[in-house]
Amino acid sequence: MDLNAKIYVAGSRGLVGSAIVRRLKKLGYKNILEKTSKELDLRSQAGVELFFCNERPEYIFLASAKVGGILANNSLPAEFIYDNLMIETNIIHNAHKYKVSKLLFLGSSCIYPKYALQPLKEEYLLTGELEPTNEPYAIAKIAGIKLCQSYRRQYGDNFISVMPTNLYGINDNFNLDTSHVLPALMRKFHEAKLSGAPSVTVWGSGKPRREFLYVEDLADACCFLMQYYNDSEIVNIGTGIDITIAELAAMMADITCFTGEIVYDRTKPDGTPVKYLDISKLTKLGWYAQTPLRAGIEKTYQWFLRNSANLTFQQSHDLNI
Ligand code: GFB
Repeated sequence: MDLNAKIYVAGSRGLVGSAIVRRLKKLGYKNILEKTSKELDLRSQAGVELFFCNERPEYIFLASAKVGGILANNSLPAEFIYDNLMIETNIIHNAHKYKVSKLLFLGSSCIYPKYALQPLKEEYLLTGELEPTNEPYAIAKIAGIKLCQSYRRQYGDNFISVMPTNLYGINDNFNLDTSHVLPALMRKFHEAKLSGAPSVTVWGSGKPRREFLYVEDLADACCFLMQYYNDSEIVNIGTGIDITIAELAAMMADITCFTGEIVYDRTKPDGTPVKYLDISKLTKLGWYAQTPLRAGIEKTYQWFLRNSANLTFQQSHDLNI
């Protein structure tokens, strides 16, 4: 990518999109195009077509999505499948129509079968049933992968798809109803410490295992792959290391200096028992995550402390479009 190339980051207000914008600026890119969801609703076919006709971006990071944790996915299945299908279909089709040089589509590790062998290899896609709590979202993301592969096969478009593991970092969503586990626990432990609450409730059994990648590392991986990867097959992005939710909760209690009790609410779903990625394809290309989990959480917590006063803990579900 030329430093003056016109780069559109879809979803630039969200956790991933904002990290990609920061990374691109650090790398010296000058011509970065961003649109808020108020300026451009990516679910609107006419709106997206007009945007492409006027702006003619050369590169696209498709980081816009309707995202959320296990409860949001389980409660809003229609929104998760509809919004994500509309966003990706509109952007990918117009990227073809307006001859975008390259597009990077962000999927998710939840596209893999619930009981697939671990670590999850890219070839396990579509080899088994999905996790019910986020199947609509996963189907939409799988459709996005197939869109990219089909436009490459039929028209020769250079559209690539990357599959990040669970992400966290600055500018995350801290709404306790819609967020992912790491920001949710950070807020719960922080507020319990401040209020002197005797305990913090963690959803599920604490037994599920998850892999967590610091979003600044993800952004670096996306810029790396946009530069060097030009193949139709999906690429996992992760650390290759997972921990139990209980271990995460204990680490979060330590970092936030919460000394009370951790209790488990088994009425909440555990979701996929284990979900961590085989990252050998990416490491063979020469990329490795740089931020250990504890260091990443501490950096995020420092950001949270500086910003929690004015964080908009969105009541409506997070729509990074
Ligand atoms: O991060 P999370 O919401 O989503 O939940 P998934 C991970 C695990 O943490 C689940 C447990 O077993 C939750 O029950 N957990 C414990 C909590 N306490 C909490 C809490 O306070 N809040 C939340 N949110 N979880 C997501 C998919 O699955 O993975 C998304 O739903 C996406 O679509 C994402 O694919 C990468 O990791 O289970």
